Amino acid sequence: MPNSTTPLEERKTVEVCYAPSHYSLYGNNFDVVVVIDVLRATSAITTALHTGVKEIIPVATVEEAIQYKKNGYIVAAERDGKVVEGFDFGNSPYAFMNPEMVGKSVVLTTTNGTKAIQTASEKTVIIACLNNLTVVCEYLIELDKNVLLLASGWKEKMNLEDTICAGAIADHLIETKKFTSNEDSTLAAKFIFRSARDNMYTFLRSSSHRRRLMQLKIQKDVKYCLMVDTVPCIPILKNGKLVLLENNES
Ligand code: 3SL
Repeated sequence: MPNSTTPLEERKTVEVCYAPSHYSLYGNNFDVVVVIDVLRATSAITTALHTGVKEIIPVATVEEAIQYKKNGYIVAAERDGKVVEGFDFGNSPYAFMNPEMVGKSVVLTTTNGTKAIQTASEKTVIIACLNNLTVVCEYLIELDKNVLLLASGWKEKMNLEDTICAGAIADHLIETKKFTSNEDSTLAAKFIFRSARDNMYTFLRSSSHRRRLMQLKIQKDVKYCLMVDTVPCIPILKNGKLVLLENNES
């Protein structure tokens, strides 16, 4: 087990990828992919499982979601920040604090987050957001494997909120001196996180997605998603379903 003086060449790698379409550029050398969509998919997924939803079945397309709905599943569907017509739930974390969902499987499709999950589904995938930041960092340090932090972005463009979260995780891991990084994307994410960390809400004031969500009048969701360490659990993808990672599981 490496210690605090792990030589550089023995350290594990942590890198930040800004969007699913960049994923293949980062090669195949990662053991675990951490999918991040702070506003709002991964915050909603983490909240759902913490609140008692049995599992989240992420699907990339609305068509798949419709099929599940026809088969009697509870289905949440979001596109462009709005609940898709014909569905009862979108992507608000508050929608998943619902006693009727406790113990049930819930299907979810979102604009970017579920697409990112699907992109990495061949690997071990865990879910991160600001709400579960520290438990994710602790888990990754303990795991001691090569990590790719995959931001969901917005329609294949980089966004600030996912970059801040990825930068926070990368910064934390690299500070342990058990991890190292080579990519400028990781360095930039770290610097953006350090500039933002004292007041993320203000830092993100004019970010594209926050503006988008403000137009939809869901500032309450933004405030919720920017809270750090409020939902201490880790969703993991198993057989295409997101479930809670059990204690001591690796
Ligand atoms: O893109 C996504 O996956 C969503 O999180 C976007 S939104 O926050 O619901 O607008």
